[in-house]
Amino acid sequence: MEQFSITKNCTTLFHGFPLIDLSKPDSKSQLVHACEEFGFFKVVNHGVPIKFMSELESEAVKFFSLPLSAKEKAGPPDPFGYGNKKIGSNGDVGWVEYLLLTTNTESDYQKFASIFGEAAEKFRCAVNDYLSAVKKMACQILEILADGLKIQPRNVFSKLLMDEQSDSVFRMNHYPPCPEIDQESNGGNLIGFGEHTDPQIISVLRSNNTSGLQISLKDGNWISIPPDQYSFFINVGDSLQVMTNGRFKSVRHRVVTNSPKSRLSMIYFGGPPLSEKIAPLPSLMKGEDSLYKEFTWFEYKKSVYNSRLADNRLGLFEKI
Ligand code: GA4
Repeated sequence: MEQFSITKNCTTLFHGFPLIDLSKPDSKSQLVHACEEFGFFKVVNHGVPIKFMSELESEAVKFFSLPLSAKEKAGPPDPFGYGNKKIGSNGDVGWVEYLLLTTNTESDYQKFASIFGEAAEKFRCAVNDYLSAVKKMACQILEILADGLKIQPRNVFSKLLMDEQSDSVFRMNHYPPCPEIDQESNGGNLIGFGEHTDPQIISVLRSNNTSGLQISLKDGNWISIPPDQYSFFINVGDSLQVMTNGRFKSVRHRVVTNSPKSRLSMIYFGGPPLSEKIAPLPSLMKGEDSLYKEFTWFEYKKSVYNSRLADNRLGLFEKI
């Protein structure tokens, strides 16, 4: 694939995937095109203060540098808390340790405060500053997308993230440097986080400057995404795919650990309230039938937690 190319509606492709400048007025059609063709794009001029990004990264580095026995006090994930190698509860594993947090309750921090004392407060502030800025950007993107799709009101998607009951998740992943011996026995690549799509509406990922993230293109080929610690990478989630009746695609992605450097990533998964019906928006259907059976986010989530990482989770909800 070409390094740089211009598609017919001017989406700039960078290393084969879209790069969107949020400060440019023509970002609307580029965003829609990126969600249709890739379900994935990189965002620059995003308005999130770099300070919030670097402060949270240093808090995360401090946490993951603690002895395993200390970190394990914040685990196992139920589904929130500290996890190591095991992903979910159905047998998936990866070369990764992580922290999974809710975004709108205090309970995670009470758990942390009881384990880490005063340090938990600094951590909590860094998470809150970061998340409120990232959520604002995610909502801005969702509103531009609604405009681009000519849907009204323009907050149809973003209101789900803004809802007090929004079931959103925050995840920090640490991929330790990969021992050469393990790498060799796996043909140079060890799976950090196996391939999957994200179940929610939209995911916003930021990482340090270590590579590893790969996305699957429509033709099934995988491409590596060069890291950029100052930008964000956005994934369309399964729920947004359903709400657009398949027009936007949730992207399959994975992390391989082939680097002697450790990789740190932080991902905000913007989800709807549990009671929300996830169905195609009538104004997008224009006479076409829904591709999906009706379900609530609660029902979908239940099915998600019974699945393996690589499963085609939406398959169960497709109309035949
Ligand atoms: C993938 C996206 C998010 O990281 C996540 C993951 C969740 C978990 O780690 O607990 C799941 C995975 C994710 C989908 C299938 C199930 C549940 C692990 C797993 C094997 C927090 C989410 O919402 O779904």
